[in-house]
Amino acid sequence: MFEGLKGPGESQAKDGSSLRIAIVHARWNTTLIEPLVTGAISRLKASGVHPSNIVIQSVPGSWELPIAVQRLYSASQIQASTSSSGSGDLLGSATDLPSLVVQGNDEKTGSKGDGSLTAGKTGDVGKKEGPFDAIIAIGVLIKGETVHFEHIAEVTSRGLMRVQLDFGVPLIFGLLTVLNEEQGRKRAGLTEDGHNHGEDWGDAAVEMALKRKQWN
Ligand code: DLZ
Repeated sequence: MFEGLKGPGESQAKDGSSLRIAIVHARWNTTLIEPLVTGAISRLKASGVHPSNIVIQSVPGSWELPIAVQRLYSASQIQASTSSSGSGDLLGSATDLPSLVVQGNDEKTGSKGDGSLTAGKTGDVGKKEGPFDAIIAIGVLIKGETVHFEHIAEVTSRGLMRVQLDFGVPLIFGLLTVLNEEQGRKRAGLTEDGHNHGEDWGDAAVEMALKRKQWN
C-alpha cells in the first residue's frame, strides 16, 4: 500500500472533469517555474480537467502569492453568486495580473491577453463558472546570501495556509524552497535524476478538490 519513502504514493485514477482549478504562480526563477506550471497542467488534463477550466495567473514573486490566491478565490465566489443576475465578469477585473509564462495568444496555455490565462481556448465547450475547487500556488525561492529567503518562505507559507483554512478551499503548496538552482532544476524535472513536482501538485489538486466536494 505505501511503496515509496518520499512522494505522494501511487496516483489513483480520478475523474477531474467536473472541476475548475486555478494555478497562481510567481515569476521569479521563471526557468524553473515554467516546467513546474506545465507539469501541473499536464496532470490536471490527464485527470480530465477541461483545459478551459484551468485558470492561470501570475504575480511578481512568491511573497505576492497569498494575496493573489485570496483575491482570485474571492472573486470566483462573487462571480458565482452574481452570475445568475447577469452581472459582468468580476473574476477578470479582480485578477488583472500580468503573466510571464506565455505572453500573447499561445496554443499551449491559451493566453487571453488580459493577464489571465486558461489552458484551453476562450469559448471552449465545458467551461465552468463559479468558485474554484482547488488552487495551486507555485513559487521557487532560492537561498541567497542574506536571510531574505527565510523571511519570504516563512510568511508565504503561513499566508497560504491561512487562506486555505479561512476559505476552506484546498490550496496546493507549490512553493519550492531550495538552497541553489541545481536543487531547483532537479525538482522541476530538468535533470536526469529529477522529478517534476508540478505533476504531483496537479494530482494533489484533483484529489483534494474531489475530496472537498465529498466533505461538503
Ligand atoms: C526579492 C526576492 C528574492 C530576493 N528572491 C526571490 C525568490 O527567490 N523567489 C521569489 O519567488 N521571489 C523572490 N523575491 C521577490 C519577492 O517574492 C517579492 O516579489 C518582492 O519582494 C516584491 O514584494
